Amino acid sequence: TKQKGLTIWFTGLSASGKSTIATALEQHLLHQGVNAYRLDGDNIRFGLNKNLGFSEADRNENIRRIGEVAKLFADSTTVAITSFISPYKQDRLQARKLHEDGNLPFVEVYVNVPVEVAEQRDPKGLYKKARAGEIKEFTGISAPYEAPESPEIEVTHQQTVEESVAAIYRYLTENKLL
Ligand code: GGZ
Repeated sequence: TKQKGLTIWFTGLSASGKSTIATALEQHLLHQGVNAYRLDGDNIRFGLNKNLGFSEADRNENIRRIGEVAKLFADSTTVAITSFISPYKQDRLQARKLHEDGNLPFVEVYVNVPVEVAEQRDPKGLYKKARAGEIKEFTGISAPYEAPESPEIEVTHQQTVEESVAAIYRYLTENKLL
């Protein structure tokens, strides 16, 4: 049937697994013949948003632009998958409103991994640097993370990547979003 557009918005701490799950979800959708495109730090923070850092104002602007770009992809009947910490509730709400005003579904996925677990993983040594004061305003350590209260989907570190992808895919099909 005809492809529909929507945005799947991941939120969670650094090292929570957002990008891993988002990448696996994108692959799964592509294998099902669904057009999907992932927006992440590699293609946004090094391009469109390379003038932005990690102050509250810069994160607000980062997320505002990502919301606008995701909406364009969704409007073009692609499944936009965004993978950013997006720590502020108000910014996520703004991205949601933008989509809903354009009649485009917005599915928030909270990757709920406690900071202790993320810090234990620390694949890039960023938590260590944040603890040492070498990185200022690090989310979960010295900058806030406002957890979603009613995300459409919540996944945790106790699920495998495959289980998380399956849960998200099931949500999409059950709600006739694909
Ligand atoms: C949080 C930071 C910071 C600070 C650099 N705080 O694990 P990563 O490395 O690959 O993902 C993190 C990424 C966060 O960028 P986002 O665009 O997702 O953030 S936000 O939505 O808040 O705008 C981390 C790295 O950038 N990083 N400095 N201070 N994460």
